[in-house]
Amino acid sequence: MDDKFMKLLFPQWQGSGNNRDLYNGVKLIQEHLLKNQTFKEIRVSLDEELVEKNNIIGYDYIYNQLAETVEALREEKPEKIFLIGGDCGTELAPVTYLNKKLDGDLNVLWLDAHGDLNTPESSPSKAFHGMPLRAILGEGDPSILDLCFSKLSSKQVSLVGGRDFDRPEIDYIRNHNMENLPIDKIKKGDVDLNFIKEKGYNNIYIHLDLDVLDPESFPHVMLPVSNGFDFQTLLRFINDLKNIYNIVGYSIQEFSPLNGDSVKLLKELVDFGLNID
Ligand SMILES: [Mn+2]
Repeated sequence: MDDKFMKLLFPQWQGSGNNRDLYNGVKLIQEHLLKNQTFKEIRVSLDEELVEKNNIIGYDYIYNQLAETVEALREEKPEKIFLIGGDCGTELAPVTYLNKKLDGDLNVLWLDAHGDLNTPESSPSKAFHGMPLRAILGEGDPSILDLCFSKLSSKQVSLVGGRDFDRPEIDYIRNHNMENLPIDKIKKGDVDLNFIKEKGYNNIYIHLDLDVLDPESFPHVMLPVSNGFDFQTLLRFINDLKNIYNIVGYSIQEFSPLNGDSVKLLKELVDFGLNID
């Protein structure tokens, strides 16, 4: 096993509001799909009394859990990371760490039905999992941004499969001319994946919020949105990326199981993560 490959479990649920479904999702994956695997686990609070502070629900827990993740990365200094979250707010430390380590040679593919591009102020829900990508791009709560290792530019992000954006997110995407790949084009094979190389990047991070999948194939998410990926197209897409790019990070996020059996559907996506090194 390569010492520099860090496998990280971060069952943060507070970013999704007041229920522990996402915590349970991570535990289900751990129990069924990660047997005999060593993962570093970030301890999260299970206290259900979440207080809103600085326009973020559960602020103190989110801040402290981020600080612990930053510490874990400083200690282990990984070259590659496989992260199982939790809510999408778990991405701040891994993505900004790798970006710093690679001196900006990183493109992040944000596979997600949502933009996760709100600021604490613009967020309609005040749930942190609607804000992580904006934070990675350097905007948000100042103390949270201070903990991050670096910030990325909007050129370094490619949205994939987004189809439920809030108004301020649409404005941000337009104003920054962000790459935004629709699933239809990917399904038809109309996307030339060399576009990332053409922008000058060799390394990629794949953020996979499971709500990028179509609810008909996979309804086990908190905010299902129709017209998503089927498993086959998604697996082909990430495998095609693997053939071209150095995958330095990959995550699986936001599993909100409706039943215990649903975890079996994730086997191939988890195995992909175990094999990025
Ligand atoms: Mn998300």
